[in-house]
Amino acid sequence: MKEVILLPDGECYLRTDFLDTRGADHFFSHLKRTAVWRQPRLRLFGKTVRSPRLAAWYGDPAAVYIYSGAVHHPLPWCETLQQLRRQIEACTAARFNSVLLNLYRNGDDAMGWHSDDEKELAADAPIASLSLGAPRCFVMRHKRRKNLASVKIMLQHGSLLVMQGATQRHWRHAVPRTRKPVGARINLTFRLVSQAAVQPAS
Ligand SMILES: O=C(O)CCC(=O)C(=O)O
Ligand SMILES: [Mn+2]
Repeated sequence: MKEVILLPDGECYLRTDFLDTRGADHFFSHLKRTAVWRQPRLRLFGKTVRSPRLAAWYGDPAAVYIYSGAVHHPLPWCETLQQLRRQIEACTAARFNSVLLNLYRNGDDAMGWHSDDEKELAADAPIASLSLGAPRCFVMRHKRRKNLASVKIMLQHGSLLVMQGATQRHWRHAVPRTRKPVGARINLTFRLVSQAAVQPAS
């Protein structure tokens, strides 16, 4: 079922039943075991800190991504991620050349406020976010219109959230820490890195 998320200045929808429980269980345990997880260091207010989650970056060779002052080359697609990419491209009618995996080991792992509007990403291209494992709260806040209430979405096992259009220009999002006992969660954001931004000028 496609559930439109009403967002002024943005365009988002959720497919709660993108994967059935069996399929979601399979992808969760396979990726948790086989993805090449790293805990990157981040530069934050002049200090180097360990990221509060594990991450892995996969994609086409040209999908190079620069964040936190470092150049990240993608790992080559594995068959499981290719399969998910094909399924997500069919469902969204969009094209993706890379995917960022995040592993939140428990409620202490989190993602701070940001928008996915880096110059390497194709402007206004959809980002498709697949959630596997423990449900976590995903919060969105408008960048300027402070009178707008924040939007909270519980991202369930097997659900697909699609953010597109002007969403990243006008909204930030986060996955806050929680004191509730929660198990591990994997999130995959399928993205389109613009080739023009990463190819050296000739
Ligand atoms: O874990 C999530 O649901 C969000 C991940 C995210 O915002 C990102 O990878 O940019
Ligand atoms: Mn994001």
